[in-house]
Amino acid sequence: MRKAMVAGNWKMNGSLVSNELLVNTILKGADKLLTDSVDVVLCPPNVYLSQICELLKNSSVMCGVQNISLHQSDGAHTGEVNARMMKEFGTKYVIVGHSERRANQFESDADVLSKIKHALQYQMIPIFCVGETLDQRESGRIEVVISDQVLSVLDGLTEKEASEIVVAYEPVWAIGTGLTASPDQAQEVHRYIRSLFSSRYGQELAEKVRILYGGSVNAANASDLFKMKDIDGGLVGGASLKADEFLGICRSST
Ligand code: G2H
Repeated sequence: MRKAMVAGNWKMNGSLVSNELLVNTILKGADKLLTDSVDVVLCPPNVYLSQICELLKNSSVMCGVQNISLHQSDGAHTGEVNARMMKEFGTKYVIVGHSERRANQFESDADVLSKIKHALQYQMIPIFCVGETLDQRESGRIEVVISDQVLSVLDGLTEKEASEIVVAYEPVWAIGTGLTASPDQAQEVHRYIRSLFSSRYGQELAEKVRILYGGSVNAANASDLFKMKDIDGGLVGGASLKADEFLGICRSST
């Protein structure tokens, strides 16, 4: 049985004052009953990591980050922050391969693999994002695109490493657009992703891998998505900035 997970990807949003209010309101709703059945993770911008980890320190809500540097060793990498530094704050998760970084920072599949390996070396769990564009979907290339993205990572991981990652299916056309994949559309791709794990490592490992859905998830559409067999929770952007919406999504996953 896979434990559900809901991760809030704050993207480049927040302030010291608004963060404190948001986190404290989430903490009031995220009691032990909730976090016993769903892993709740907040991924703020790096500059607020210290603040958020401090606010979360006596709670069962966990902290994650949105990216780590491709450079593993400390040194002359202006503006970069590596996995070792993130880990010092108690960071448990890191989002890797988000389509915004693939598109805007030109991250390749090879970069994504390196970051996943760095994260695992520092006992951080990567939330590995994959997804197709609208053009790729409409031209019938969903499976080719998804298998390229997933296998380019699985090819470089050991079986143990593969068993430790979380996958997030985020159709690019549904990100921040208000468009959401229907539960059936999402389930079809989640099932396919799980089948890629199964062909490589067998059914037992594949059944343990958590696959989150991301793309305009909100409190109104979450429960229909999370009812699907292979959808184990969500990676939530815009709606994670509103405590009531985010808590509603967390409750929908239980
Ligand atoms: C997809 C998602 C969070 P949103 O990027 O990763 O954002 O929920 O705003 O579509």
